[in-house]
Amino acid sequence: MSWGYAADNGPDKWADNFPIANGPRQSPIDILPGASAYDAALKPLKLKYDPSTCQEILNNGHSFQVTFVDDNDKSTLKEGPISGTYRLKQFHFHWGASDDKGSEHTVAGTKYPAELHLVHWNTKYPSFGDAASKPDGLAVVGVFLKIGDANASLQKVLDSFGAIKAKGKQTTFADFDPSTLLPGCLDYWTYDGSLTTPPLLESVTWIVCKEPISVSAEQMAKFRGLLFSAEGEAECCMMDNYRPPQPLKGRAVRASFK
Ligand code: B30
Ligand code: ZN
Repeated sequence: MSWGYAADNGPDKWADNFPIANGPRQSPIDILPGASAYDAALKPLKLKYDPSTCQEILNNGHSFQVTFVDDNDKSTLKEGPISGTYRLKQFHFHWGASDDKGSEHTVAGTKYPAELHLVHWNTKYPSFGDAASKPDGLAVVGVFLKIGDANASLQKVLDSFGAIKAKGKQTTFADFDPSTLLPGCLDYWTYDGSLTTPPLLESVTWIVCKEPISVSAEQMAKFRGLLFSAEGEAECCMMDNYRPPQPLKGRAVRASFK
């Protein structure tokens, strides 16, 4: 049986096949703003995204992801807490069955209805696959979604859901600028963590934006119309595809803002 988010293959079972699930730098975490130190040495994020690198949208059976051409430096993340150049590989979301849960990171226990992850890899390594197992291999920017006004740039993503309802479905998704999904203020918390899904590799510099972006309740409902299941299988709606917060184990969480 492969991993998922059900009772029999969900986060509580992942350690059976992926013992790093109980490792020293697992993600997500509960971010405690009062316990995170302002670090004046943290630089602003330098995000440069070229819409022409956007390629396709895919239902991978645990989320949907928008993938980018990553054989050049057209879409990159630099500075912030990281050194060197990290290339954008994909973005995806995690969300709940209802609006009172769904984010992976929490802020002093507060859960948001969804969380966006923009996944980048360190170009000091030859490929995403090589980088994914290195302690400084990946940098993921996390953005919380909060119920409010409908989000026009997110709507462009949601409008393609008809073509990717079931696991394994994909369609072209061209000319999208992921920076339109970022909040106006790029203040962030950062800490050393992991992938939040198996293989749970401890290779991620997490950069979690303080300011959420908005999503309407109707838009959140559209996320829950995707399926975990493949075509021809019993339909199983994609929701609650988040891992809950993991032990901090002495790690520092730093803030880019006072
Ligand atoms: S996350 O940002 O920590 N949630 C992967 C990337 C980022 C995160 C988790 C996992 C990853 O690369 N996993 C292996 C490759 N996956 C892509 C994916 O996004 O999650 C391949 C796939 O199935 O199609 Cu899984
Ligand atoms: Zn994720």
